[in-house]
Amino acid sequence: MFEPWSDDKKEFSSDSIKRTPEVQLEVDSATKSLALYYYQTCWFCGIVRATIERLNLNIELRDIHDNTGHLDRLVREGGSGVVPCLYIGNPGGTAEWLYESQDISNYLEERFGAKTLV
Ligand SMILES: N[C@@H](CCC(=O)N[C@@H](CS)C(=O)NCC(=O)O)C(=O)O
Repeated sequence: MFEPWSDDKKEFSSDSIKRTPEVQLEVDSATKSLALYYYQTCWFCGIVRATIERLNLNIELRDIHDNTGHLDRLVREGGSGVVPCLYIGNPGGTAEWLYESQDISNYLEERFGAKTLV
């Protein structure tokens, strides 16, 4: 069978973004309203997970193969069971479901990349 794209342990490479503890706390607070729907052997999900690691983001990972509840919610609310998909919760209680690995990586880069440190 396929090997997982990467180990589940978070090991940030040396070229991951480094932030001051205060700024990292703010970023961690912002990423609490995000979740990545994915599964281990999905190559496109690996692209997004690499972006998440590079940007040093603590984003909840929701494996749709491990948890049928995650898959059900993705299909019901997101509109499709394709992964990766980034759940973006809004303060008002609404949510966006962002599909496409490149669009997700671009979104994360624009919001949390080096030029936009909080
Ligand atoms: N263009 C998409 C491709 C995503 C894709 O093909 N995902 C596969 C898993 S690697 C999938 O969810 N396939 C299930 C399906 O299409 O219903 C992206 O870059 O995110």
